[in-house]
Amino acid sequence: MAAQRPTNEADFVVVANRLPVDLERLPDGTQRWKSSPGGLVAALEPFLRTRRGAWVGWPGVPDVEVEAFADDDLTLFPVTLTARDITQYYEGFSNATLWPLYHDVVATPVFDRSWWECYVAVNERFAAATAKVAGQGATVWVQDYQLQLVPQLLREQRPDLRIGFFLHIPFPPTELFMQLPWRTELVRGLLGADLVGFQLPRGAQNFLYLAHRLAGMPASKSAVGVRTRPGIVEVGDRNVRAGAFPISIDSAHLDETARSDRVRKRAAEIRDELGNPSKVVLGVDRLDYTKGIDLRLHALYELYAEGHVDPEDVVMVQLATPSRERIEHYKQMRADIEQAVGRINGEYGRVGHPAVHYLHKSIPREELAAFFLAADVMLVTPVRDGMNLVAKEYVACRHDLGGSLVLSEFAGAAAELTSALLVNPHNVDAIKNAIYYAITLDPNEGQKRMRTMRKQVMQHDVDHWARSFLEALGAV
Ligand code: GDG
Repeated sequence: MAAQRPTNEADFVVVANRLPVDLERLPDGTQRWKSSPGGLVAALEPFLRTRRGAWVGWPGVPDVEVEAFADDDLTLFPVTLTARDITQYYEGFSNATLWPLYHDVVATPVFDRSWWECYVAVNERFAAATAKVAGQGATVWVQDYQLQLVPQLLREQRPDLRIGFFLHIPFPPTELFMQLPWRTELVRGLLGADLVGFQLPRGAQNFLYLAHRLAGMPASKSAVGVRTRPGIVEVGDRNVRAGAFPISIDSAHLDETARSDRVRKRAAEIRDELGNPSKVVLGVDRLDYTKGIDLRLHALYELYAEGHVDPEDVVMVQLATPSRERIEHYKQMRADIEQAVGRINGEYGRVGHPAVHYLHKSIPREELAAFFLAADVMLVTPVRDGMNLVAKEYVACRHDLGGSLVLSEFAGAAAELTSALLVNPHNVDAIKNAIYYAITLDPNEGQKRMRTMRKQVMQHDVDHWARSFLEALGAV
């Protein structure tokens, strides 16, 4: 990574909890940068590199102060988070308050005043860093639930900026959002943006309704006159727009990866390593209680138990990426899932031939593509999910038109992938029926469904997402 002189005059600034690079501390006490290529970086790269681009975010290690630096023509501005910030702002307010609240209170949100105070302080720090980096009249794009106060905090300091905000997770219905003791402050925070983007139209509707209901009410700061029109909130003399911008993946790149000889060969090897079962069923998730991993394991257990599916013929692979491991609810969920896997294997596996293969680790992207290509049935069963990129990635890998996707109605992706086998994940019989349907599906019907889904995913890729948002923001 070539270090160059950073610019404080960026035209386009992305603000996200994490930088697109991670700082690594080596055992000898030195540190180095490691790129962590996520979908978001790849999507925004063309926009960041064709202008003077900057990225404001946390480098992934607590308590380090690092100077801004330039990586080619992209400037990276690290924001320091202390160990206490990680506990209170990140693990606390972001992931034990907002995350469960925004995902239909599937776990009970914790409302803790000191976490909230820390969330405010960290949002202020991000806003201050961004105000320093952005050039006159620049476009700033703030990402996700960890930074919902940044738009307003930034606008107070820099009214010249064009500010967009995108929420990657669902925006909850009014009844749930109203539980939040700091509901008015959060809505006001978002209303600092010119455009607030959501995955689905429902999120935008929920937000518009809440903005109307809450933002004119007195809170800690002075109330403003607020009116809503379709898709617009008038805040004083400003118009804030809200709309749906369903995120996607780099479909062409993944399609190409999956077509490569290496990945095809590896997919065949995987089936071999699994003992060449007639059907391979796959789950790929961050280990999170919203993903419904327990629900699909339960369905599979019953299918084996009732003799509808033979564990000699049908095996499952569950890849679970470690996530938020210090949060209590995640520890419990991991134990429950591992117990469920153990139970299935104890009853339906035999030596050298487990029924469920479970990995709790992150695997390389190419290996993941090979798993997608090797799987006859992909199970995506979240109880609530903003989008779910795994569902789209599976489709992008199936150039052979093989494989079936079982998809929860409660994933944002269900709005676009209507030819998937859609299920209510709370209904164990519905998941069982869908798995059974998928493994006994007429290949012609399977191909037809996959062709329709591929058309959607290949045409609506992540570049399309970023471009639509930035066009709506008036920034392209
Ligand atoms: C949030 C929202 C929304 C998973 N295991 C491995 C691995 N992954 C990759 C997947 C996929 C990504 O991680 C997970 O994305 P999802 O969309 O499925 O879920 P969240 O992490 O919850 O993301 C979600 C998303 O933001 C974007 O807006 O869709 O609703 O919750 O890309 O492939 N990647 C590698 N190894 C793994 O083991 N390399």
